Amino acid sequence: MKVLLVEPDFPYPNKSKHQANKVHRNFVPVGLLKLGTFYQNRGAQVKLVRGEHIKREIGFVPTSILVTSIFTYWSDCVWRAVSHYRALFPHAEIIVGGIYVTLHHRRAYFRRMLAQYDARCHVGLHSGAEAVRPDYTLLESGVDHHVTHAMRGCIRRCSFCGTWRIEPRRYDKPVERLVEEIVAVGKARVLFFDNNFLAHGDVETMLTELAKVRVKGRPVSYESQSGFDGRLLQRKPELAELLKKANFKNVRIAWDSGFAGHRAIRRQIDILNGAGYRPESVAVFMIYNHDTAYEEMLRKVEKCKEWGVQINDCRYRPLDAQHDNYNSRKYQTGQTDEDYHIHACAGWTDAKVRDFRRRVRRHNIWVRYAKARGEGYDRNMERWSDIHNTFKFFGLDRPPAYELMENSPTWKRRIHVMKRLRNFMKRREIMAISLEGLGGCAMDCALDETCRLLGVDTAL
Ligand code: B12
Ligand code: SF4
Repeated sequence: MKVLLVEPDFPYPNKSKHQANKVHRNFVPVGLLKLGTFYQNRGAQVKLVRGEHIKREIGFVPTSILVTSIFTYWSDCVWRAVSHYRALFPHAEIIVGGIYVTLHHRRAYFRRMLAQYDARCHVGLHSGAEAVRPDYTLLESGVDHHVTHAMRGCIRRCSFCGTWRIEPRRYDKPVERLVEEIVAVGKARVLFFDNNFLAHGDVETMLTELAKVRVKGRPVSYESQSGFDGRLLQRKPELAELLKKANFKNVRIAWDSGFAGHRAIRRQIDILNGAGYRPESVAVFMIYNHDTAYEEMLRKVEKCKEWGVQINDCRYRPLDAQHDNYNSRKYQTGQTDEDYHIHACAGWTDAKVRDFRRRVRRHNIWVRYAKARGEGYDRNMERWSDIHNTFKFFGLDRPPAYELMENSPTWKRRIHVMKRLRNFMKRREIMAISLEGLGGCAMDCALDETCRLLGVDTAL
């Protein structure tokens, strides 16, 4: 059996074409990696591709093609991949699966698409794949973290959320199995893709055991992508300390209710602060462009300012949305409901959506760069934020303090060259070079040499 695993060409943020096979931190196709292990264990030859490739690049004629999916509004990418591989391999069986497929498989248009491409669908989790570990060697570029789930499903039924439809059955991974898995995979960073991590039935034991895990003698750092359910923290405040002891980073809670919920959120933040998470390291997920009106959302932002915590703004997209063409650059011309979902029934407009995002962005910049110095937001900080993004582009951590860069001719020149090179590479979709681990002079040499080879003008 020859199995081709396909991750459609999803429009990940900040992705350039030449990075198509690179792994974006938040988008490891973990479902496919587990399916890869499952089929290899059954003796199949397996290859994973991202996007649409030609026959020569694939290297075999697959008997089965398994296409994954994520967000419903990225559905076009899925069907483009299916269409491409159907044309390439007319006799292969094609199966589509994953989140979008599970949410839309009953719809008439979806059934028509399946019939058009002579494909079938797999709904929900795959029990065989759930029993094995992801095979990261299937990815072309390495990935420094392990993606896993401690639990499935959710104890709640929030109206806007798809999780309880995608994973209707609650399941908790036994703690022993989770620990064994992390040790066996051997990566010192673990990302949980759980819906509601703290709802695990044996959460105290799990956190206590996670704290003890060592990989190559080093403690493991953990992160939960979906954030923590603050109501569970309120019920069991001791969980916050267990999270801290277990080395959970980038802690987030959600504030999806209206302004009236502010006392509860404050309490949850206090619990996290008490456990050692500084306010500026805590982020609050906020759904907007949904039932809470813009004006009320602004009051929520004001509260976050008072508490000094960051905000992760989550624009609402309905679960039946098949497209989302929101474009943050179209600030001047604006966009309409034809381009993306605007929740007009709660008074949202395109202008309000953009204004809310802008305010949250400024708020976060203020929390990250100015709050500790007792300063207010000012436009210069946008420049620091831009430099930060340039650093990320070249695989570097946080830049030095803004004043230091402003007062150093060496840093001024270096940042100038980095920006020129970044813009050049982005425009031409050239893969970024990594400057990770390079000190001042070595970094300047690498930048200058690359600019010379590419013919980038770096004159100040
Ligand atoms: C982790 C997560 C994220 C992460 C990473 C997402 C990722 N991997 O790409 C981050 C934080 C980036 C994220 C962001 C957002 N997310 Co999110 N996210 C999730 C979450 C919790 C898990 C997604 C995931 O990757 N799971 C891993 C899957 C793919 O692997 P798996 O489960 O092991 O796969 C199994 C099966 O699916 C199956 N399978 C998979 N593929 C295939 C293929 C075949 C052929 C077969 C047979 C089987 C099969 O087998 C596997 C093994 O059992 C889901 C909720 C959920 N429970 O799904 C929401 C979810 C996908 N997110 C959602 C939303 C709304 C968002 C945001 C829009 C929030 C916001 N407003 O900001 C943003 C979008 C960002 C963007 N760029 O557009 C919604 C999607 C709604 C929609 N309309 O599509 C979901 C469903 C949650 C919800 N609230 O409803 N998210
Ligand atoms: S608690 Fe979170 S994961 Fe659970 S249903 Fe509500 S929004 Fe979805």
